Amino acid sequence: MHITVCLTDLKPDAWVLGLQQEFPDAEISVWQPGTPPADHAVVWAPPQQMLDEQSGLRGLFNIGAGVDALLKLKMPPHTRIVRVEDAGMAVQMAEYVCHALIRHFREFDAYEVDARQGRWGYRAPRLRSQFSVGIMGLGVLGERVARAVAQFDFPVNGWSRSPKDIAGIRSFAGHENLDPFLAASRVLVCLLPVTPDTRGILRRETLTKLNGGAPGGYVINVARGAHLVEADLIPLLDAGQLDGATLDVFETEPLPPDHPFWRHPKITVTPHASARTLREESIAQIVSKIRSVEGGAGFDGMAGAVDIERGY
Ligand code: NDP
Ligand code: OXD
Repeated sequence: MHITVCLTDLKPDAWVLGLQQEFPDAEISVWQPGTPPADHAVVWAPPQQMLDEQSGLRGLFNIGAGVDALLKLKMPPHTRIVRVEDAGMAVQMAEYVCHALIRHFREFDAYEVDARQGRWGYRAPRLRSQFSVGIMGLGVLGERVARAVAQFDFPVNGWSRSPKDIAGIRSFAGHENLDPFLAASRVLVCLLPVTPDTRGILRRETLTKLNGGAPGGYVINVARGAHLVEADLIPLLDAGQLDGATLDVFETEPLPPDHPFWRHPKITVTPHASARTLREESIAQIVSKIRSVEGGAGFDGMAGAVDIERGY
């Protein structure tokens, strides 16, 4: 068996070593133009040239949860894409979203300013019943985030394509229920995949429906920059319609130094760091899937197997 590793902008050595330890008899290569045909590839944002040259790949194992970069490419006809599911990312996402939410709800930024000035001052407690949280995408990551937020007694709504039955979470499903979901939610968390249906879903028209149309909404985007129409955000913040935003992902990454999001007082920026791929967990998951394929199981029904038509 030959597995080739192609991790654009990431160092491949530890991945190659980890795979080689699990498959001592296999050839594990770092892909470069002209690499001989492989059976499987472990990838992150590979170039089209790699797929063109490796047209006999059976499995393309993406080391991230999102496959939008792969789906922009022309795939070899018989190659199946499998993404990493969770592998330690869900708990990170839950930490990140709970941190952003609670920091906003409890006004910790304002306390921080007070503390720097030696000021001892209380703020009126806010009612968590008035801070309903809407999670867009109740998949592997969204469900974990929804459960974590619910632990803090915030009302939680979830929006997905198919209805869900998750204790303590109010489920809204399908495009026809997007408006009621937005109206019932004050803090909006995006954990959708980017697909033709979800690109640009965070835009003026939708964001002004938060919180029943009243001011005070808050946006946490941890999915992809393409979900947010960036030009719509600052006017809504400056007009007081939205109270703030925490953004981990951007249309252009790294976020350009002169981008207004860096310096806007109501926007918190992190560098696509909300849930990092954990190498050991991810290698263990990919290895077990490759073993199952090599053992004769197909890709159908495999956790993380991507449905190209659906787009995630
Ligand atoms: P999943 O595929 O497990 O979940 C996707 C969810 O989105 C599902 O609940 C799905 O509905 C829902 N969904 C998809 N399309 C629509 C639609 N048109 N309308 C309503 N709901 C829709 O993905 P993950 O939870 O694993 O990951 C989500 C995304 O998070 C990734 O695609 C990636 O972009 C991003 N991500 C970001 C990271 C970061 O560091 N910032 C790290 C990891 C991931 P249904 O359940 O009905 O299918
Ligand atoms: C992912 C990511 O999709 O890190 O896993 O963004």
